[in-house]
Formats: sequence, structure tokens, C-alpha cells
Amino acid sequence: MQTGRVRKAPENFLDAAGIRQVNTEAKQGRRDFLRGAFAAAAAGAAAVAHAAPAPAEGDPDILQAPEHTTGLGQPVVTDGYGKPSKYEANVQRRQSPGLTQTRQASVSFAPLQSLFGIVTPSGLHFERHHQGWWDIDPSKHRLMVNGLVKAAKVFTMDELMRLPSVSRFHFIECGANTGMEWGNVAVPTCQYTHGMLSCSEFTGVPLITLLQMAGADLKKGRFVLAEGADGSSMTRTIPMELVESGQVLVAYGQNGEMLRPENGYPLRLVVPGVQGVSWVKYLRRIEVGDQPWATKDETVHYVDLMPDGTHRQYTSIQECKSVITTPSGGQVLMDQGFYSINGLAWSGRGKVTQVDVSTDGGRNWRAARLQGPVMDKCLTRFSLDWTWDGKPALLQSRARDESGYVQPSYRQLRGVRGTRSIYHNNAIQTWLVEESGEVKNVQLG
Ligand SMILES: Nc1nc2c(c(=O)[nH]1)N[C@H]1C(S)=C(S)[C@@H](COP(=O)(O)O)O[C@H]1N2
Ligand SMILES: [Mo]
Repeated sequence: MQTGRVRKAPENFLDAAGIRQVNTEAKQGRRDFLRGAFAAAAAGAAAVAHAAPAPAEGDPDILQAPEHTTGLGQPVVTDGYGKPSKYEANVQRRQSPGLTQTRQASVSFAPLQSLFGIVTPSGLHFERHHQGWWDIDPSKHRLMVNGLVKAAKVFTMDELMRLPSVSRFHFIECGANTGMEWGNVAVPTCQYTHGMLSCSEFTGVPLITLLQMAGADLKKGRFVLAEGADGSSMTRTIPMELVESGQVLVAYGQNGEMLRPENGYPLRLVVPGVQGVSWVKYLRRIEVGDQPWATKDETVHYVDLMPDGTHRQYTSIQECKSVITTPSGGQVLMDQGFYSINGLAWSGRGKVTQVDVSTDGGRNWRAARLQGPVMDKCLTRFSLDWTWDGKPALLQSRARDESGYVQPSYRQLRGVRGTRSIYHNNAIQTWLVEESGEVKNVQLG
């Protein structure tokens, strides 16, 4: 094994709150299956050479009738809105041990390691607020469309919701996701390395419909500006081609219900494939214009520094990327034998076409299974059967999208972009499985 080439996470992160909580998660959480319950599940997998222990004879969990079999259960949920089981209390959004937080300028990360399939439950969707969140009264909320239009138009929520709607599954990823890894900070878990990523079914009206209703001049008006109703001045330029494609939505729905306040209730822009900052929340105004606005969040922030200190040309598409979510940093493999390596892949340029997985740090690759549905600019779940021999292993995933683009290694990415960026890190992630079964975040030099 190539452990000589591995740089481990610096000690200061081992002292941080995150790793203690991670240890708690690994010992008590549902992910305990990697240690305990998993052994029973693995026994069913025919290919397992290493036999899982049979349940002890006289197992009280089988022989004694529990209260839930003999007693009367709970009545219907009294407050009318369901909550997760108390045994899932570890599955939470978390603030990173590696980031300074202020009350209003904050970020919480989605627990990717605990999720299945491709949809992020709304209560676990990551949050990024530049100036805090609001619970805005929808009866008072307005959306104005102005600029290069025949007549400026103002929509109420009722008017918007009367229009024909579409529902589409898309990922949203903050441009700063995985940002700390540029400098090899190695935060401990995939929640912190990749958790500024979520995926929902969004419902709303295509923005092009509203522009047509306002009589937008699509010849001259090749850009729109999106403005939110909070105090963050997060105005962003969106090219008209994207709007004309019909993909940009003025959305009020998320996973079958209204958006959550922290995700922009009652209205947000959905800009598939584009970094999260353009998905303006609390959307209150769309202006049609003939050139980009060059606002602060497309000139000062969300641009990358090149190795020589100059600014890279402004980019907004989230390039093809993937991450293994189990096993991943902070988890512990109980025993040798069968594991299903699971992860997520996505691309801002279309569909994911292939994901390869390596268990030896990129020397050998095997094609993973893509679980359907595989959708445009949406998370795609992949998995690969793996028998762990108890020796150190370096787990990696490498995604490819329909444009033919292949996710780069750190060596390739840094060769072009250096290490001074915060944004747009889509390099291949490596998890080291130690002989003890502990999984660590490492980067191969
Ligand atoms: N009005 C408004 N829109 C906003 C933001 C904000 O602070 N205010 N944050 C942006 C950023 S940087 C990101 S990554 C996404 C985060 O969306 P989420 O909080 O729903 O995950 O919203 C974007 N839209
Ligand atoms: Mo962001």
C-alpha cells in the first residue's frame, strides 16, 4: 500500500468539535451498521468469503416479545407534521469545525454520509446565508420583472401559482463546496468536505414564461439580473441562453411542499448546473439587460485566484464531480468482508455517464453501477461491491459526464489552478481505510 505518499489530517482538526461528534456518530449513529448490524446484512451476500457470525443462541431480541408487539402504539402525529425517529438524531446539518461562523453569514452542511438515493430531505438541505434567513409572508411577497421589457410586471404569489408549473430534480452545489481541501486542510468527514451539496425536486414556473408575459426584448436583452429580498445584495447575472432553454425556474416548491424558509421561501431561482450563489433566494426582482452587471458576487467573490495571483475568468458551471459517501471519513469498518461502496456523482453540464471506483489510490479502476434514474444536472447514486481484506485501502471515485469531461485528480487540478482558490474544487476525493477500520480524509501527493 502507498501509505508513504499519504498526508494525514493535521492534528488541530482532531481536536476540533467535528471529530468528536464524528466519533460519536460512528459509535452510536445509524452508521453503526458498518460495525454491527452490517455483519448480519453481509451474511446474505453470496460472494462473502468471510462468514459473518450467526446470531447468538437465545437472542432476546428474537425470543422476547417486545412492547411494540404486545402493547398499544401511539395515536396519529398530533402536530400534523412528521419527524424522523429519535434513533436518527445524529443525522443533522452541521457547521464545519474549519469555518468561522457569524450568526448571519453562515453555512450548514448536509449529512451526505447518512442519506440514500438522490433526494436530500428538505430538513437536511445545506444552508448558505450571507445575511441570515427570513420567513417571509407570502401574501406580501412580490416578484417584479423590469428592464428591457414592454411593460414592467409585478406578480403576487397567487398569480405565480396559477400559472402552468413544472417539477424537476436538480442538484445545487455552493461554488465553495470542498473549498478547504484546496489547501489540504482535510476536514474529517464527507459532510464537511462535500456537504454544501443537496438535491431536490423543485416546482415552479420557467422564468422564460414570465419574461414573455412582460414582453421582454430577447434580441437586446441577453442577460437577466436576479435580486433577493434579504439584505445580502446577492444580485447575480444569468445569461439569457440559459433562461431561453427553459431550465431556469422561478420555484416555490421543494420536494412536494413549499420551499423551507432557509431555502428561500416563498420564491427562489433554480439555475440548474450553475453554482448555488446564482440560485437567488427570496427572489423579488428580475431585470432584463443587454450586458452582465458585474456585481460584487461575480467580481470580488466567487472568482478564483490563479497560481500567479491573477483572477481566473469568471465561471459559474459546476463541473463534473463525485464523492464516496460510504465508507467515508469518520466511519469505522467493523470487520473484513463485503461492503457496498456508495456515493454521489453530478455534473453541471448534463448527465453523468460513468463513475469509476478505485480501492488502491487510483492504480486500478472498476466501473461502478449507476442507480437510476440518471437525470440531467441531478445527483446520480453509484455503488460498487467490495470485499475488504483488512489491509489499508485508498478509496476514490472518478466521474465522467456526457460532454466527455472526466473529473481531475488533485495533481491535475492543482497543475492548472494552483492552491490559492476557494471555489470550484472538483478534484477526486480519497478516503484512507486504516487496518483498524477507521476511515480518514487524506490527499495523495
Ligand atoms: N437572497 C439570497 N440568495 C442566496 C443566498 C443568500 O445569502 N441570499 N446565498 C446563495 C448561496 S452562496 C448559495 S450556495 C445558495 C444556498 O442555497 P440554500 O441555502 O438553499 O442551500 O443560495 C444562494 N442564494
Ligand atoms: Mo454559495
